[in-house]
Parts: sequence; structure tokens; C-alpha cells
Amino acid sequence: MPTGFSSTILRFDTIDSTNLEAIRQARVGAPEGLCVIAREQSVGRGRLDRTWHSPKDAGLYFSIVLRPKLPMNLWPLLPLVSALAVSDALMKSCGLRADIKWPNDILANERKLCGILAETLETASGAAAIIGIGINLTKAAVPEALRSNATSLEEMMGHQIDGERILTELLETIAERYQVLQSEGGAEHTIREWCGNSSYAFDRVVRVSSDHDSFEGRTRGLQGDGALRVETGDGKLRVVRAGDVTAVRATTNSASSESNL
Ligand code: BT5
Repeated sequence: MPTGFSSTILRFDTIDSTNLEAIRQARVGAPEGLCVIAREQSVGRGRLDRTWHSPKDAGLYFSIVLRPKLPMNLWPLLPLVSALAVSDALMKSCGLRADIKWPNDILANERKLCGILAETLETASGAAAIIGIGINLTKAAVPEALRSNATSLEEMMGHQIDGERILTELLETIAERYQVLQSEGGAEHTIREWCGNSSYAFDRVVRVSSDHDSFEGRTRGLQGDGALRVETGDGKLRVVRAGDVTAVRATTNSASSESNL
């Protein structure tokens, strides 16, 4: 554990959102490392006010408070580090090799297995980041309407997986990756690792969509702050800092397989 990392875990049967609770805790001075876990969320949240489906005991619903000692321009690397930590934890606990879709979705067989919501806030004891992680454990975690685009560990592994096992690994892998990020050369290392663990880093044909824009192009790696570089058909390089990325073609064949969550 990094020095000063709290080992406190607050456990709830039901909560609105573990991220909201972590924000409340951070506001009243929670130290970094404090975790919030719930068996179900009534208002599980995704990015941009979207919903994260969080039925009871069907997923791991987890948030952690961080107080990074990093320049603000490197804070966008926190969700990338978190995605790497989830990927490490899935490999260690289940032997599952997952993919990372920019910026921080965890995919298995091109379907979403885990989502990450990173939020920042000012508190009396300084700026804090809340990293919320939702991992689908059982098939019940995935709503009917999302079955073609989302999956669970149960579906991937063919049997139920103990969420506590994943949690134990995750607490370690987050602490490790976070410590590396904050060490000398940590940002560059994190970018290299992310690129090495994501099929989306290079040469992937994607559609990028945001509120006011939508375009297609080929991925060309990451900027130093984690933004995605995408080369459009006219040879221009666009730098994407926010928005949704969807694969237009799978890397392994040329069949069109657009997928969106
Ligand atoms: C995310 O947003 O993927 C971030 C999800 C973070 C959830 C965790 S759970 C613990 C913590 N507490 C919270 O309240 N949140 C965090 P985004 O990229 O915007 O994706 C949201 C979209 O994913 C939704 O609009 C649905 O299309 C889809 N979705 C919803 N529930 C899902 C599920 N259980 N599995 C897969 N996809 C889901």
C-alpha cells in the first residue's frame, strides 16, 4: 500500500451510488484509500449522467477516494490507471485477459464487462478524485437490452466468480498502479502499459462521438495526458479528450461490427 493509504472499507447493503457516498466521505475529510462497496446501487451512475445497472449481488460496485500528488494535467491518467488495475486484477483472480477500450471500459470478447467513473472534487483538505468501478459478476448484472454489447464474468468464465476475490486483488493492483503513476517517469510508464493492454491504442478503426461532434478515423496512440490520437481519412490528427469511442471494424477480420453501449 502507498504510504498513508487508508485500509478502511465501508460496506453497504443498499446505497444510492458508491461514488456519491465516496464524494460525501471525501467532503468530510476521508483519507485516500478509503473504499465504499455496496451489494446494490439504487442510482448507479455512468459517465454523462448515464445509468449503471446495479442489481443486488450481481456485480462488484466499488469506489475509492484518492488524493493524488500529481499536476492537474495528469489527473486524466487516473481512469487509465484504474482500467489497468482492473485488467491486472481480472488476470490474477480469474486468468481472464481483458481488453481496454479508451478511455477506461473493460471488454471481454468485445463486450463491456466493467465500467469506470472517475470524478473530481474540491474538499477542505484539498482536491480529491473518486474512482468508481462496476464489474459485472453474474448474468443478472446485464439488462436484457444490453446483452449483445455487455457481458459478465459468469458468462465469460462459465461459472460464478467470488466478488471478494476480485476485490482483494483490485485493492492491491490499484495501490500498485497508483504508486507507479506518482513515481518518477510514472506517467510515461502508464501510457506505455495502457497501450500494451488495449487493442484500441493503435490502428483501430473507430467512431468518436461527443455531444457536438462525430467522426471516424484510425487510432494512433495516446498523448502524454492520456488523450486519444485519431487520424481521420484526410490525414489529419485529432486529439480526443472526451467522448465515446466505438469500434467500426474488429481488428481480426474485416466484417463490420459496430458496437456501442
Ligand atoms: C461507465 O459509464 O461505464 C461507468 C460505470 C461506473 C459504474 C460504477 S459502479 C460503482 C460506482 N458507483 C457508481 O454510481 N458508478 C460507479 P459509461 O461509459 O457512461 O457507460 C454507461 C452505459 O453502459 C449505460 O448508458 C449503458 O448503456 C451501459 N450499462 C449500464 N449498466 C451496465 C452494466 N451493468 N453492464 C454493462 N453495461 C452497462
